[in-house]
Amino acid sequence: MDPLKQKFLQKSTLVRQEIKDILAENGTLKIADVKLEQVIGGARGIIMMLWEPSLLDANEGIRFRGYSIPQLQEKLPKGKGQEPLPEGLFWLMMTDEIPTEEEVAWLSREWMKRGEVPEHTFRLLDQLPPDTHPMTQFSLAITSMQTESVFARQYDEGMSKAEYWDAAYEDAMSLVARLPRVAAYIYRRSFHKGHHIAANPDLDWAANFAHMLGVSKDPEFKDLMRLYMTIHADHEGGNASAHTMNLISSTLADPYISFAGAMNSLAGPLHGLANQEVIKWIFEMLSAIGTHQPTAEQISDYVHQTIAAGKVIPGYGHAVLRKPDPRFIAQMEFAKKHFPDDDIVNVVWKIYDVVPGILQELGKVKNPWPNVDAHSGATLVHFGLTEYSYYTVLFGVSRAMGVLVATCWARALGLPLERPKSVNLDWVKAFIAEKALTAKV
Ligand code: NMX
Ligand code: MLT
Repeated sequence: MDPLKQKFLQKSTLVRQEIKDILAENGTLKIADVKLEQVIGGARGIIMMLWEPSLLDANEGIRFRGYSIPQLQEKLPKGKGQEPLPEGLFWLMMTDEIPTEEEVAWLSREWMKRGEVPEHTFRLLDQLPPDTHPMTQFSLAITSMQTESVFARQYDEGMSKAEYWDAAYEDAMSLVARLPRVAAYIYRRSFHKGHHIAANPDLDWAANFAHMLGVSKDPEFKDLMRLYMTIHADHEGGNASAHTMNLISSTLADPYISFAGAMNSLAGPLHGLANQEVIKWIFEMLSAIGTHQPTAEQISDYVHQTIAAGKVIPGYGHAVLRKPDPRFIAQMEFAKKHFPDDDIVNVVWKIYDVVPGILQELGKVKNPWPNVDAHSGATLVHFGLTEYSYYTVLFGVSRAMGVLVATCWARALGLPLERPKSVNLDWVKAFIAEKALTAKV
């Protein structure tokens, strides 16, 4: 058994027993009341899922197994670069332990070994018009790789419940390993006439992805990809793509088709697609104003026009966060360190000065601050990755790590089919009437 799988088995066996004991003692403990406005308001704040890899705090932002992003930057192995290796985060999310440089080097080699993509996936992509949206290509490619699913095959052969975690682990490892090659193939066929670049077995996972994209030879681009893949990896379980993954995989659909569903969720403009919307909106604004160095007033006017047109300001606001997203700050720090004079990056920082005040004035926006997507496009443009319809694929490759780790945990803990309750308006009216009656008595 490989070293990561062994640690995962040890850890999850203990946690499964711990949960059993907790439920036996405290299973009926009431932890929250649900208000009608939450039921009809997108389930905001309703606690309904166990999600081990990360936890979000409205003011502090994301913590992966208790570690903030600056702490990950300090503690995770960095290999040959200056930013944490996503392999280390995957190991941490899986085992609740910070790995050593050797453990992470093993994982890089293991993913390189598992990275081969079935030929039919490339042939399927070749059939699509090159201008098919990259997220559509990504989702179809992932679905087509289901032929390789150990979970699906073993389930078909009569796998016992006790083996689900093992098959899920095998699929999680191979799927994460394959995604950069699939994603790079999509990028090169869509935007570089199908001139593909072979994997480099000497590189770590994110650096190899950067290499196969082929947009920049600058070593800083490899570091950006290490950071990008680390900070987008997970955002607890309630975000739309993670929740979709949890829901689909709870039916025992295998990790490949569950993850394809998660990616369809990520492809919505209020979620992951916001990263393409941000840079599109910025370019439209710059072209409308006629300069790459707009003043605060010009930005402010354009923001007001966008809102007056009944649209949202992409990259701003969040369903949970109530402070600037630490993932935005991490990217801002990266840009300050490496390219503080970049025009588009400076526009992003000016927007950050202007937008929160305007959103606050609207009086209805609960979080006027930038989220992760407000910055990512500008750093990619800096390195020449300007084709913004591709940006959500990058987000998706990273997000695979968190949601697949969570799926391994869900199967190891024996979590059941997800099935919350819905009600209709008649039920709501009857409930209100009954409450009014009880209040009178
Ligand atoms: N610009 C303009 N209006 C906004 C914005 C914004 N950035 N954010 C929220 N609002 C509006 C929102 O549309 C709603 O208006 P109405 O009552 O007229 O429908 C009102 O403010 C209250 O919304 P909130 O409760 O603050 O936000 P909610 O939790 O419903 O939605 C988002 C969260 C993220 C969907 C929302 O802030 C938004 O649309 N942001 C822009 C899109 C974006 O950046 N999404 C990426 C999120 C991160 N990610 O990667 O997934
Ligand atoms: C995410 O990373 O998934 C987004 O910030 C959305 C969310 O957490 O709801």
